[in-house]
Parts: sequence; structure tokens; C-alpha cells
Amino acid sequence: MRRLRRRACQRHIKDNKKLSQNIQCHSEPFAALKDKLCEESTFLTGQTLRFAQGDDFKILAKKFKRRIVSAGVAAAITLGTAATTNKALAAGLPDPHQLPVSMDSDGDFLANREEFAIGYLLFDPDQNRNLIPDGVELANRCNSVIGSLPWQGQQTDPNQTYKWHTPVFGIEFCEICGATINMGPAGIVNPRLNLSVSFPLIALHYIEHGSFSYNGTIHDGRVDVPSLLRVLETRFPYEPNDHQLPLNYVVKGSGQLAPDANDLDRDLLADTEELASGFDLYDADQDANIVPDGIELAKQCSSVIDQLPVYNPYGGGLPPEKPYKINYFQHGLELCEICGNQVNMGYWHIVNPKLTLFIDVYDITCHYLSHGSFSFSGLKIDPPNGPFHNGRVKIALLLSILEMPKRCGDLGTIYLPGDINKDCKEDLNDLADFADNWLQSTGP
Ligand SMILES: [Ca+2]
Ligand SMILES: [Ca+2]
Ligand SMILES: [Ca+2]
Ligand SMILES: [Ca+2]
Ligand SMILES: [Zn+2]
Ligand SMILES: [Zn+2]
Repeated sequence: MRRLRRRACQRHIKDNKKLSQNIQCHSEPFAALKDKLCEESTFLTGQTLRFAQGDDFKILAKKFKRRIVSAGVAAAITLGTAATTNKALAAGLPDPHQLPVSMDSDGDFLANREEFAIGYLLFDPDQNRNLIPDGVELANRCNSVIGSLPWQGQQTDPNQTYKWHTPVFGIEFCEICGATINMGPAGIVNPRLNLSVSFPLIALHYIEHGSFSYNGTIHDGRVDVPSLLRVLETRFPYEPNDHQLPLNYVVKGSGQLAPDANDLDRDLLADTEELASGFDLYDADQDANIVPDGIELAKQCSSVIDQLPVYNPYGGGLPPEKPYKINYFQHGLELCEICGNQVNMGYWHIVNPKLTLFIDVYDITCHYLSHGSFSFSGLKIDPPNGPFHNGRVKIALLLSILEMPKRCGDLGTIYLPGDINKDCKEDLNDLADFADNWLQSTGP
């Protein structure tokens, strides 16, 4: 089947005398995939999903997700439909550069031994539930990191990671799209860690297409994924956001925002914060959703704060018995140091009546939390825009006041031993999952 398709493509390339990457003959499975997504989206949301000409797989999946989430049925997609849709996506992948990998139990384009080496799950093709096979998005992420690296000789600092390529006299062709690529070697060097990884240049063409395996007329093989991640100092496909201030971030006049900048697992939770909140200081991704825990915890806190009931102490009613917030916004604004957005200079007073604890959270703090950061830095609205509110949330205190983990799946959720599908209920579905996993298990 695969060979047939390839042959048809080669014929197509010849016919068109054009080595384009958008080959018509791949559009057929893609069209089927679109139909499938439309169907599922219509089923879940009652609205028809529309695609523009030239939508690629990533945009497609994103559109689908956005529609589903905006329709408020995110839970349905995470718990029920995702599994079947993943299989559909994995089966009908539109970019034929994404070559299947041997010994890949969950079909996510990462071999079992690679998943083991980089700390991913062997039997979950979509750990972050975004409908993109994890191997494909990891390759995409690597592609964007590699894209931002300077070429050898163009580094601005001797410790900077760089990429190199030694052109030779000769080219090869991509077996999938026919692109012409120099057959010389290439690689990436990380001088600070004294690590490097090398591959034929054609590997970069495949990484660009979401694949760590490559197949050219001269070279075929697979990039050493664990080494590549080490060299790039990347572990997750997650796109970082500038609001996620490093723990050693310093603001003029206030000094370092975080009281502790030691972070063994580099998940943006300081070691002392992990200890104080009962997290694992050696595991950057305790809930295995390939999002660094510090970043997702901040976002979870943000959404829990958003949903707290507002209590007006001057309104005459009794305060709620559950956690609530009081609005102490003020007549004045401050600026976000990172994006320049204006937020209120006031704060929320958050109370947990049962524990008789409270915490004040500035509006600027909420802004940073929503971007995945417990550190925050606001500036005065008037030039020269000196520092205003800045610091770092007292995480352990905030978590106890908000009674986190609040929802099933929030970081720190403890699952009962029989709760195999992790929906916080032990039921018949777990039995089915158990039977599934038992059949797939390669363990003794
Ligand atoms: Ca796999
Ligand atoms: Ca994924
Ligand atoms: Ca940490
Ligand atoms: Ca995580
Ligand atoms: Zn190609
Ligand atoms: Zn901002």
C-alpha cells in the first residue's frame, strides 16, 4: 500500500516536473481525515467545522480542538472521544514523511526504548490530549528549537548551542517528496554541556515534517532522539512563554523574585516549593502529560481562582462557607513587564473560611498565573515605567487555600489503585482498560 502510494507520487512528480512538497496524491487520505474530524466535531458541537484550502494537519487538529473546547465539551474529548480520534489520526496521518517506527507500542512515532529513555509513557500516544501524536509534536518542537539555533561561526557567545553542516559534492532526494538535499553530514553541538549529535542533512528535512526517521536516496535511518533532546535541552513539545520567568529572575530594586532558585528537575517549581507542597523534586512531569508541572500548576491555580465565588463584605450577606474571593481592585493600572498589557493595580483577597487562611493575589499575579508562572513582575504605568508589584506566589499557601488538587487530573491528584483510566472513579471501564493493557504488556 505504502509502496503503491509512493510510486503513484513519483509518477505524479515526474508528470508535473515540479518537486513540490504539496503533492496532490497525498490529499486523498487527508480528505478522509477532514471528513472524519468534521463528523466528530458536528456530532459533539452541533456545528459544522470549516476548513480553508491548504489547511495542514496541525491547523486542522487545532481548529478541531478549539471548536470542541469552545463548545464546552472539553471533558468529552479528553475522556471519551480522544482515544478513538487519536487512533483515527494516527491511522490516517496526512504527512507521509512521518514514517512508522518499529517497536512503537502506542503508535505515536516514538519507539518504546526512546519513550523509556526520555521518560514518556509507552502505552499513551497522546499524553497531553491535543490530538497530535506525541512523537510528531516532539519533532515539531525540536524543529523550532533547531530553527532558532545559529549556524557554526555565527554564535554570539562561545557557550551557545549551534548547528553545523558540511556540504559535499553530491545531492540526494527525499523518497517522499523528492526534495533535493545535500548529502553531507550535519549536527548540533552544545558546548556548555559538552554534548553533540550528528546526522545526515536530510534528517533536518524530516524533522521539519514531524519525523525523527528519515528516508533519502542515500541515507535512511533515525535521529538519536534522547541525545538530540539532551543537546537541545528540550524534553517536552511544550512551547515556552516569556511570562514563565526563570527562578533566578531579578527585578531591579527587588532582587531575585523567587526565594529559592534551586530546581533539580527544572519544572519551574523550586526544590523548597516542591517539598513544601508535597511534590516530587526529581520529577518534572509527575502527571505524565508532557507539560512541566510548575507551568501547568500555575495555570490550574489561575482557572480555580477565576471560578471562585465573589463575596461582597459590604453587601450584607453572610460569607460563603467554601473558599471565596473579595474584589479589592483600585482606580489605577499597571503594566505587564513581558507583554505590556494593562491590568488593574488592585488585588483579590482570597479566603478559606474553614482553614481561616487568606492570601492576597494582585491582578498582575493572576495575569502571570494564567500564562503559567508563579513569578510576576508589573511596571508603573507612567514612564519611565519603574518596577511596581513583583514577587512570587507562596505556592504551598495558595494550594491549601484553594484546596488543590480540586478537580480530577489536577496536579497532585491521587488515583485509587483500581482507577486505571484515571477518571477518579473505579468502574467497568477500568476493567476494559486493564484487559487492553494486559494484552499489550511486554513486561514479564
Ligand atoms: Ca511509542
Ligand atoms: Ca500529543
Ligand atoms: Ca522543581
Ligand atoms: Ca505535567
Ligand atoms: Zn520530503
Ligand atoms: Zn503579560
